[in-house]
Amino acid sequence: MKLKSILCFLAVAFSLSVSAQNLRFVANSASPGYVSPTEINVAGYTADDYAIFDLVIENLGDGSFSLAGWEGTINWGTFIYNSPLQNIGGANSPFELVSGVEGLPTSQVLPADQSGAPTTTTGSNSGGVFRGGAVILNQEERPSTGTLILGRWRLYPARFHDTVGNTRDIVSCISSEEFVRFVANDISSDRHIIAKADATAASSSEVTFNDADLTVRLVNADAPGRKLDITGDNLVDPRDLLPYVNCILGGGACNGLTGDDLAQLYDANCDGNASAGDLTLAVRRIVNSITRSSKNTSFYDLEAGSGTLVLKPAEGAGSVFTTSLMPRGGSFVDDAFLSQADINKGWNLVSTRIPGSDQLNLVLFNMSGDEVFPNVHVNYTADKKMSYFMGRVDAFDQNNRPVSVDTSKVSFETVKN
Ligand SMILES: [Ca+2]
Ligand SMILES: [Ca+2]
Repeated sequence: MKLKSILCFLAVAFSLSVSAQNLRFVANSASPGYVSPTEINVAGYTADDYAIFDLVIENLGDGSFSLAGWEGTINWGTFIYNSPLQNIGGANSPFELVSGVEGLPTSQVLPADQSGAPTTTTGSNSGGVFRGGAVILNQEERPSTGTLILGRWRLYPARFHDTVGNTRDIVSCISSEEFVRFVANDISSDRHIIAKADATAASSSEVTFNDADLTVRLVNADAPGRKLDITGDNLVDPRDLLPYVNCILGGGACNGLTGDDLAQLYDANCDGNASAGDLTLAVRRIVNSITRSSKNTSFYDLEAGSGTLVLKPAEGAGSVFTTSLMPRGGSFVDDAFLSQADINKGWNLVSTRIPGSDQLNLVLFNMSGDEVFPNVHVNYTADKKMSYFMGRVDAFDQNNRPVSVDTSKVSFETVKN
């Protein structure tokens, strides 16, 4: 290798040097019910008992990284939804971010207004998410080595309450297994990653984490089962959709359950009843469970600009059809829609983007019986050439039996705006 080549190689190697950060989201050993760093058991929680979740970073100090702050999103699941948003972080809050960066008094908790007071953008009940973060205001204090607790959340299970302030029973509200996730994401513009020394965002090529999608399992040993697992197979997935909707809207059998048992399984908003008010949250949670796993990862191209993609399911009929779309170089808008003719045939569509990802999950369901699967219209925007692939397809008939769909016959049409 000639000297010039070696110098070029070194220059490239230096510019690509990546700073390793080990990020963990863990249960804290000081919590009542602490089982392990990845599990808390809330059975028996009363009054002001709280579980603690810590976001911990280990700065390995092998690059130019210097921590100026962080911002990320916590996904809490449906058990938190119905608590009034204005109480988040307040005295009666079911959950709150209680501290910023450990041992650094000049840090400011985010999101905050100009005077440093946390703002209501910290939480979204309908999305089941809580944004948190901190900035280290004093530049000299920004660490490049060591281990820090970046943020500490407290969850008060006994403070769950409805819109008029009635506290909810923990057993009916938190089911046997829930997951609390932290997502530090550099994909979507509405999420943020650990910032660099100059407080600008670092890209994934500049900072790496062992895992930026981190989970603590919340168990409730007193609960009879897992909320929304209507089929009783210990999974919450699209197969639970039709029996759920039939119970809530269709006067179905609701598994023969009543009282607390019914609420524990069907009450998505934790108001103590199974009713139409649970529908949006429950369906969203089921839709969020769709994985991107697929053997068919053929990418399809779209030109730059905005337009509408029309997904045409294979010829076939059923009552539930689920899939997902994964974009590259652009994004799908999550207000996918159906034609009026298909709506008139009883089809409903729920589309939702997975937190921390651009994956768009699509669920079609029809309560009036099996019908030919309808076309789904999805808007998109792309700065440059965009591509996408379709994830796994699952479909079921009106008796919740799997329907085989030949994915090689699913086609797409592009309509430019
Ligand atoms: Ca199930
Ligand atoms: Ca309810």
